[in-house]
Amino acid sequence: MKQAIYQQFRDQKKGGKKSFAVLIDPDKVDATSIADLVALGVAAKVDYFFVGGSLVISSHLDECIQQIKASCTIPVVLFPGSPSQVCGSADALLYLSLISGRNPELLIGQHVISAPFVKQSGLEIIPTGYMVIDGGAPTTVSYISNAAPIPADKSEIAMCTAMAGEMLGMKLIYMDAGSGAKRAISEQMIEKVSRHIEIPLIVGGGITVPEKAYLNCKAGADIIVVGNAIEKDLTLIKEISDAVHSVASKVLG
Ligand code: 1GP
Repeated sequence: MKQAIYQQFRDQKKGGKKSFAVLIDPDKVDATSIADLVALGVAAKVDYFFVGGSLVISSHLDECIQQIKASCTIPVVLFPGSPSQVCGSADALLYLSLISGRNPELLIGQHVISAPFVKQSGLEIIPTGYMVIDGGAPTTVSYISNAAPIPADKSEIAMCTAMAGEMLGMKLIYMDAGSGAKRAISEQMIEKVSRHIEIPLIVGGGITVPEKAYLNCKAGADIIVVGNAIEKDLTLIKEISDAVHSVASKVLG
């Protein structure tokens, strides 16, 4: 099984380096805006492009990925809301299991149905414990997943969920307040989770300013994901990238 991107996640974490991923929602871009995002992403030393969304309506996912791949070497990682977003032209797939919810379809059901297709895609598969945290208002992911998010002030629940995910064999934990969340995840919760797991921790949802990305990294996030705020203001790519890369965490042995 391929491991290049995951190895990169591990190496970055081991070396105390924080990473920044720009989330591209295929529904919200066209060829011109992808070209702009890629140019700014390269200039700002963005580490990854995540592509996908809880609900993708348009059918140009493959085109969108191919355009990114043709114009830069930044890895493209699928962040799919459903098996229909599995696309072999990307570099890796976050193979999400919604461990914060109790909807069996998103824990294992859809995986079973799509397993042969996912395997045939040739993608690097990264088993990811996906945790939705209450972001202050219903988001697309909280509605579509039909599962209650973890309350924002219940850090212990988040911690135990992440620990269980790691012990079940997940290679990553992704804590998400949901796209466009009113309230991003608290540093207190990130710190609690990160102190109790060894696998890389991705944090996203509702991050709109570089300071928040910086504080999230300081609290233990290894990869910061931003989508919405960048769609509104492209200058944030460089500001958030610089903020994330300025954080040096404790180097693990
Ligand atoms: C959503 O974590 C991502 O799943 C990013 O959220 O669009 O709010 O930045 P935003």
